Amino acid sequence: MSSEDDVTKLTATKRKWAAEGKFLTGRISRPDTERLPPGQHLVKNWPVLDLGQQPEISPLQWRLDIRGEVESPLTFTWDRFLALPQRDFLSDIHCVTTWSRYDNHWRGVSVRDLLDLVHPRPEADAVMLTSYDGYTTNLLLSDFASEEALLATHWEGEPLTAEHGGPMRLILPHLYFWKSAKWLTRIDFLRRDQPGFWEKNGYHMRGDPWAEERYSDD
Ligand SMILES: Nc1nc2c(c(=O)[nH]1)N[C@H]1C(S)=C(S)[C@@H](COP(=O)(O)O)O[C@H]1N2
Ligand SMILES: [Mo]
Repeated sequence: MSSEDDVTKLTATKRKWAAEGKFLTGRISRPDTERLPPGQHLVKNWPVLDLGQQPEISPLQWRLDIRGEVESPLTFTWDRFLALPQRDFLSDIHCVTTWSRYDNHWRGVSVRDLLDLVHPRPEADAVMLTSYDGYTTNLLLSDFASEEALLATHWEGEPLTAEHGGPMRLILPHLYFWKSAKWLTRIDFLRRDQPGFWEKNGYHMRGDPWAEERYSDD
C-alpha cells in the first residue's frame, strides 16, 4: 500500500511526462498494418500499475451500478453478473508507459451484452467509469461499445488477481491501458465526455495508441 504522498509523487511525475511529451515518436500507424503501436516495446511479464490503493472486494460486497442516460438503470450483484453470458476474448495490451503485451486470453461479459440490457438513451455520448479505489476514466460511448470490449473476470484461465483488478475490470484493447479500469464498480452514461483522473492530469481524452494519443494537446 502506498501513502497519499506516493500517489501525489506518481501523479506529479506523470504530469511532467505529459508536459514534456515523453515517449512521443511522432509516427502515426494503423492496427491493420502494424500490430505494435509506435513507441511501444513488448514485454512477456504483466506489470502492475495503479495508484497504489488495491481494494479487496468480497463477492458478497461487490456491486456494479449502471446509471445516467440509460432506459434501464441496473445494479448487479456478483451472482447476477455471472448469470450474464460468459465469453472468451483474445487481445493485446498497450500501456502508455510504453510496454505492450500480446495474446492475453480473457473471459468475461461482453460490453455489447451489457448495453443490450441497459439500453443507452440516444442522448448518451460518453461514459465515466468509477472504481473501488476512487479511480475514474472516461470513454466515448462509440469506444466503450467496441466489439472487443469486455468486463473481464478471468485471465489465462484463472480468476483475475486483486492486483490486476479482480474480481472484475474493463478490458478495452484498442485504447491505452489506463482506460481499462480495474475494480470497476460504476458506469455513468453521460451526454458529454468529461475527463477522468489521468485525463485531468495531462493525458489524452481518447488515447488511441496507433495515433500516439498519449497526452492532451494543451
Ligand atoms: N481502478 C484503477 N484502474 C486502473 C488504474 C488505477 O490506478 N486504478 N490504473 C490504470 C493504468 S495507468 C494502467 S497502465 C492499467 C494497469 O493495469 P495492470 O496493473 O493490470 O497492468 O490499469 C489502469 N486501470
Ligand atoms: Mo498506465
